[in-house]
Amino acid sequence: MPKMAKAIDIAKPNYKFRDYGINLEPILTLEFNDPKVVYTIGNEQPVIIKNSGAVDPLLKWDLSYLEKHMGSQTQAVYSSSSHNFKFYDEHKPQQFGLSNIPFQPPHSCKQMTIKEFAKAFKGWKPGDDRLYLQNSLYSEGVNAKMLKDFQSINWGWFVQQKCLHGWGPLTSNLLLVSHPGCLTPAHYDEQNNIFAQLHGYKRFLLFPPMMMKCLYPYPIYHPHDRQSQVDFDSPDLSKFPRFNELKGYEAILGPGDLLYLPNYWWHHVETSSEGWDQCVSVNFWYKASPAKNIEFPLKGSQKMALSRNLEKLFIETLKNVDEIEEMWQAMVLGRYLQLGEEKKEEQLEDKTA
Ligand SMILES: O=C(O)CCC(=O)C(=O)O
Ligand SMILES: [Fe+2]
Repeated sequence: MPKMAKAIDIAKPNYKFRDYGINLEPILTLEFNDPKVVYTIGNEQPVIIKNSGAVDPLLKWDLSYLEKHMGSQTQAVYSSSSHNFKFYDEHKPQQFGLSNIPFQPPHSCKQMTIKEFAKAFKGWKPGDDRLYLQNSLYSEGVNAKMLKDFQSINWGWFVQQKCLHGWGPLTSNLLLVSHPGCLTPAHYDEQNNIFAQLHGYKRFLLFPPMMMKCLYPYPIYHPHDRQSQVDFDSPDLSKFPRFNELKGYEAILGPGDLLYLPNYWWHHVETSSEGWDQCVSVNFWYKASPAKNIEFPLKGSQKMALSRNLEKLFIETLKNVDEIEEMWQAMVLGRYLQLGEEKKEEQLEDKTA
């Protein structure tokens, strides 16, 4: 008797993600030719773009293909004993002239050739440290075949977005290769991003810039600058009470999908823990457009930039981060922020009035 092909259950999604009990709505999803795509990007709202075909020449970029066609240059590979890969930059405090900030990196960064990475990645078993390759693509690091793949994507569409929305230059393309379940915790970037999913599934939890108030970013001089201090797996609500009010959007990306991720939007990115043994993505980071005609009220992204600039001014002028708290408090408490007791009394009066 001929062997029957195993039926694929198409009703069952080929992915699985963690549930944090956060208030989430599905993100807007549009077909490539829908005129609303350009309009939505122009309004700095995130959107999934389906069936674009724009990155089809890259869909064959799985780990075996990368191993065959990338050179012997080393790549940045993060290695973590947990599923969590919270970005850090150990040199950040020095950039502000600060040297004594105690910091323990949560995971390490190694330099590996693609062959070394593929061997370690494929030999991974539960209990081993997880690996996450995150390296900028550059033409000398790939062979002629991979370069041709990259040149064959629909650059016309990318250039069109850049011109229509007045973005600055394309700064880099990060190649990302992750194990099932890997997590890039909530953070924002200071660039526009067209994120292309190539192999496997990823889920983005997205939050508008001013959700900063529920996500409590680290101070800007800290190695974890731009990252949320809240651990979504076990949020410390006594320290971060407004995390409970967090509201956002969910975007699940599969092979060939594009996500437009605006400048300063928060994102928490998880690789599916089931269905795929590897996940490959490439992003397209574009410098934000220089502000021309500023309109009021300011947009969330502009308020975030303002808040970063104020922080910077305080740190660089005081030259001592221990003085910042007293200064902030003196400026706002009882002036722009009601004192705790006054607030309670007012709320009581409101209720009894
Ligand atoms: O895919 C990931 O894990 C993180 C991607 C990301 O944060 C980005 O492209 O800005
Ligand atoms: Fe990011």
